[in-house]
Amino acid sequence: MKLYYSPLACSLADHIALLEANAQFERESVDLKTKRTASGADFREITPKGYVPALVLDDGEILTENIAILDWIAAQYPTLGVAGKLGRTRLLEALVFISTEVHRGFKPMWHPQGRDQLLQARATVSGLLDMLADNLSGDYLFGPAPSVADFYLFVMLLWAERFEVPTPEPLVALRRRMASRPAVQAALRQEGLVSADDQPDEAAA
Ligand SMILES: N[C@@H](CCC(=O)N[C@@H](CS)C(=O)NCC(=O)O)C(=O)O
Repeated sequence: MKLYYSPLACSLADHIALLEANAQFERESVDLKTKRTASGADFREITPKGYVPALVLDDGEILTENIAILDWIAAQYPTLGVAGKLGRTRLLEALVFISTEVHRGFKPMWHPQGRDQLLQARATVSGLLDMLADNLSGDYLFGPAPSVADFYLFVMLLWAERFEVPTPEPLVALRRRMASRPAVQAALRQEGLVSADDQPDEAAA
């Protein structure tokens, strides 16, 4: 299995999930501007979509779209999913909200078109984060242990800090909690986002 990622992109969620699952996988970074992988391959030949994450399975099948990949990982490693009759549906509900509302809300921050738009985007994302904070079930979205949705949320919280999006205290605490997990620290190190000497809290800052 091989994960194509870009540092601090939404693919960090999948990277963390695979490490949390203790899965055997290779990884290769992609330059999202040039669409070249670290080894010089044309990423568009791997997936014409040209965006990360992309996960190549052992049988050669290629998965794209973060929701689908995270859902697949949760199916392979059920401790990263949500149990119960509506478990998978609730997980998808959270993943879709994070992807289509929160992730999309950051687009004007990654591709700024002016101050007004930036301020509007910050306010929109902040409101969405408030909704997520109201729906925590204990330490994480679905209880005392993180699911793949928490890993995606964690990436959004790193972006929120980067773009100075007002973030409710329970989600700041969740970000710190996540940042202290060994798998998260390993993913951040492997993506070159922190050095081996950095403290967990600084990793998330
Ligand atoms: N619909 C895709 C979008 C993924 C996406 O937006 N990836 C970004 C990084 S967070 C990317 O690769 N952008 C480069 C590009 O679109 O050219 C998904 O949900 O997985």
